[in-house]
Amino acid sequence: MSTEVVGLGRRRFLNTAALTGLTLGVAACNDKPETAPAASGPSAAAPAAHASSATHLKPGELDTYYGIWSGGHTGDMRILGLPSGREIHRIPCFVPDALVGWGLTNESKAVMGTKPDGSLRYTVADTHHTHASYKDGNYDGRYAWINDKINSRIARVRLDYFVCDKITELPNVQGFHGIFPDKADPVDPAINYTTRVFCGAEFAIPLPNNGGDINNPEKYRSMFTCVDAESMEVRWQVLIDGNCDLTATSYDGKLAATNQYNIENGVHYEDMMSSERDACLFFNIARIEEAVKAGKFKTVGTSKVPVVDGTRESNKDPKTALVAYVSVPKNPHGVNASPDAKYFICAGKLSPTATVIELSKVLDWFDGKLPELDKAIVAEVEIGLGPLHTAFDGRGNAYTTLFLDSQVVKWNVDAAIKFHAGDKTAKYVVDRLDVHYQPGHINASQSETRAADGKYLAVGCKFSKDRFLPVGPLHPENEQIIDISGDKMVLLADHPVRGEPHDFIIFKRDLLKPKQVYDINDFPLAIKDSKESGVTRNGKKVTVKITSQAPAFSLREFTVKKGDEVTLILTNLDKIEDLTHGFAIPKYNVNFIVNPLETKSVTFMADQPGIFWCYCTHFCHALHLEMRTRMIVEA
Ligand SMILES: [Cu+2]
Repeated sequence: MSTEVVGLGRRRFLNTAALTGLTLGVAACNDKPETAPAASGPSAAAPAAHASSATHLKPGELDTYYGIWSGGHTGDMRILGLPSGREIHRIPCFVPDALVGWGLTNESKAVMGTKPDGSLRYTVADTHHTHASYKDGNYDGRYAWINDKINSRIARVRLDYFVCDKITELPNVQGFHGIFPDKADPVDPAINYTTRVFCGAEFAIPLPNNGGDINNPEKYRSMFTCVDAESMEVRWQVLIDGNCDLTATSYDGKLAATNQYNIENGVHYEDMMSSERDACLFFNIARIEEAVKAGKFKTVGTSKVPVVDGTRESNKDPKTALVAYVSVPKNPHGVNASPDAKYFICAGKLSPTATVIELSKVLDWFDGKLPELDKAIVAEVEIGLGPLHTAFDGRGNAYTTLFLDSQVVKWNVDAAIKFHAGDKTAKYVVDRLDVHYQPGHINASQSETRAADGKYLAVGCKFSKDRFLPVGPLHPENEQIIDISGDKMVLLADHPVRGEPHDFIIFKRDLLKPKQVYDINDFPLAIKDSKESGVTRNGKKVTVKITSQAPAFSLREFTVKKGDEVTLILTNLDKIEDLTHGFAIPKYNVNFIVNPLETKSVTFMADQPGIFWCYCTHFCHALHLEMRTRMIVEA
């Protein structure tokens, strides 16, 4: 008999007693469920002998995988090397960064967005999900995208230079959470790469949100948004019932999906858990874009973005429906597309189940060939308490985090389908591994691509408790690396991370070809010859042009007058890889770096007279300390 049948009582408890159950479940989450099957093999034991050598690279040895992590509150994207788990880089996106000068230079402010007075529109963010552009079902190394849940923004990162180059604020939504690029065009087979990015919004709001309908929560609505991958403009939005959470896309480009945990449209906590089943929504991309083309849309408030009607009432006829609402047990979290392109998997969160939805059957429903939409569900099986997110190994197995059980469960998708179809001898749970503690996101190497290779699994544990040296009340989170190449999962390593990364992807290093020196011609303000350095004045507006070449700035000093608006442009003429300079101006709150052949500018009011030693802040040369220029502000 499958181990799943053991302890059904406790597992169902959470399903049927939502409120009390969740509270008790979380309170008791330190305890191992007494009914959980005994962890066997290396799950409960110390890491296997070979395990530590897998993650400890020799000095100078490079990792074989890149990991792209969201930074959470720090509003950045983090680049890790795997299997070592070493953090290599942070890419500031939504929040100012003192090293790069992000949010301080004119170029980064233009990306981040400013108020009329030139100050940043937002200085806080909450990045959760990050995904990269596809071609032929695998990552193509062009872009990665990341969300800001607080201010409903999407940022794009260029993966040639590892910099954020565009940020778009989504209209008409709050709580933008799930994000996923498409993998192909739904109509044109020649477009076998990403051209759209889909964004799910969690919080329903009055539309337009300008003070009306505050007391009519039944009128609050959420939207699903499509952003153009190249222009980063919002293409269209779909008005829905309930909310969006995570997002996934099919390999054929035809469908995008979002799981929905608040089918009730509740505005209070208690209201969001009354229904036994919520939903996974499937968006028919071709039909939505036909509707937009045919003018079958409205706009909301001051936004000009076309909004099509994806509500249940308007989408009952499968032949014309833009959206399909497949039912999924209570408050699901996470929807993931399997690398064989056949299934979407939703995890139950408040239900101990995973639901497997077959893509071809959803397409059949849209074609009028499947009378009952929920017949697209080919498995709904119990896997453990608090299932959240699922990763894949490319060998037919799924790996789902169990938040309340503090485990990862490895289960076989085909066996789960057989079990659901009535074969009670089908043992779909393959292995369980304790993780430390309360895991949220999970991903495997190449997991969400056709090239899923089943080597490494990373698990983002939300609590670390006793796993690291104590550092006061704020604990780091624990990113754990697991070897999934064999039948049994083997825990390889713990890594503390500053709160709080959510989602991440892991892919082979040869999919990226980063450039390590800039092209000077990419910068319109570039000062290509140090002889162009100097000060030019246009009334009260002063431009200062400086170049850096180790160990000196081109100007030994420069003079402006109190009351001037100064724009300082700095080009780093050093062409050598890794030769970055910095530029700080004391008392003027200025600090930024320029990488080889990069140009940046800052604009400030010269409001304090005196002498200000501008110095290089990024160690560059034996004479780094001497690398300075004197800013003279005349009274
Ligand atoms: Cu320097």
